[in-house]
Amino acid sequence: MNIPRSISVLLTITAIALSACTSSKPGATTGTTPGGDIVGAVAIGVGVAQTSNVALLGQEQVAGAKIAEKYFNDNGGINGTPIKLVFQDTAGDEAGAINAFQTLITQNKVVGIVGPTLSQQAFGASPIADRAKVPVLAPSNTAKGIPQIGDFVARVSAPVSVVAPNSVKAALKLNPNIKKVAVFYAQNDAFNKSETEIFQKTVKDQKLDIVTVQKFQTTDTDFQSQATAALNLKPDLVIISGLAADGGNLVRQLRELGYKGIIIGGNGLNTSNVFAVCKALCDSVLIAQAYSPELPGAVNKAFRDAYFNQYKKEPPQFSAQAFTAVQVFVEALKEVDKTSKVTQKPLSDLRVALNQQLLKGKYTTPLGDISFTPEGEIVQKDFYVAQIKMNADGKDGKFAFLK
Ligand code: 1QQ
Repeated sequence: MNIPRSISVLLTITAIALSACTSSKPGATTGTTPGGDIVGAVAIGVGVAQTSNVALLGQEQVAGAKIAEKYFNDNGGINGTPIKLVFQDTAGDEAGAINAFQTLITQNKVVGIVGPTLSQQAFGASPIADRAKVPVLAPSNTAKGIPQIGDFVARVSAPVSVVAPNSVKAALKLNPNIKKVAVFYAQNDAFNKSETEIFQKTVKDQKLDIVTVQKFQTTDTDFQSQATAALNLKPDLVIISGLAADGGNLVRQLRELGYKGIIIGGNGLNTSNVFAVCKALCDSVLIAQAYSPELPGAVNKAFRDAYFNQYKKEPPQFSAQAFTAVQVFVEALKEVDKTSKVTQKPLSDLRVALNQQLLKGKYTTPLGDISFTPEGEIVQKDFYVAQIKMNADGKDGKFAFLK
């Protein structure tokens, strides 16, 4: 039977939408576009950690992506065609990310993927998308080497090499007498290994002494031996590269052992979800930021207001980056659609065209004006440093941006 191409594509898109809607995987969304009608929507995958300890980071990404879905659909989607985000939970490891990416690519037939949460997962899962010629926009992979995974892998998350040094400089501004630095990092995680390299290089460039480098695992909860060994050397700065649960516990145990100096946390601690872990003892931790809620501009205002209305607090970096990744896909799809309707293009062609277009574009986002190098590295201008300020009750707090 000869089905005209436009009808066959429509049928495929309907099938994509229905499969996305009925997916029974835990974490898969069953939400709808504003009209309640997902037929004809363009499916964009979101593969981030919705379960496991990495969900402390991933849940902020889900929040940001959902705000973007509503915002861009309310503003006309892709020249009139709505988008539909399809969520697949990666959990916290490589196997989970690989499964989620494969489901998004082959079953949900998404045009592109926002994800995964960790660089460690990206090194496992993103090559699969790259080989399938499915564009990936990493919302939070900051380790060295992510854009180099392949032609179809780009990121909106600035690398540790440009973000991490800012917090060391901020610490020195707060205390110019810092001399001895104790460095901690989780050795079972690619991002943490990459981040600690940058931290250690920055410390040496600033002519400070690294008195010890202590290693741990992201699954650890007890840091007594490493913390005691480090504190015996009387550091006046501690720098931690870990994830939220382990990092938060390490902060707490250092303070309980009497450490009074400055603590810098890396990107893995960059969430208010650490507040429940180190409570009042999270206070004063410095963390570099690739996003500031104060950034001027209409898109950031819309994002910030939507986030604030829903969560009654300022949006975190991971939500802003996930929003930005969805935005880049939408704006690139709009461009592609101008020359040939996205609803009428075979999926494999659409994925390739989308990848080429997204690397060429310039985007005004909650992160400011961004673009990409031909390799897929983000080009972003402004970075910040925030300091955790805990409320008197020790339960809640906020990230206060340093001037
Ligand atoms: C990476 C990261 C994570 C800590 C972000 C969630 O930066 O894995 O690259």
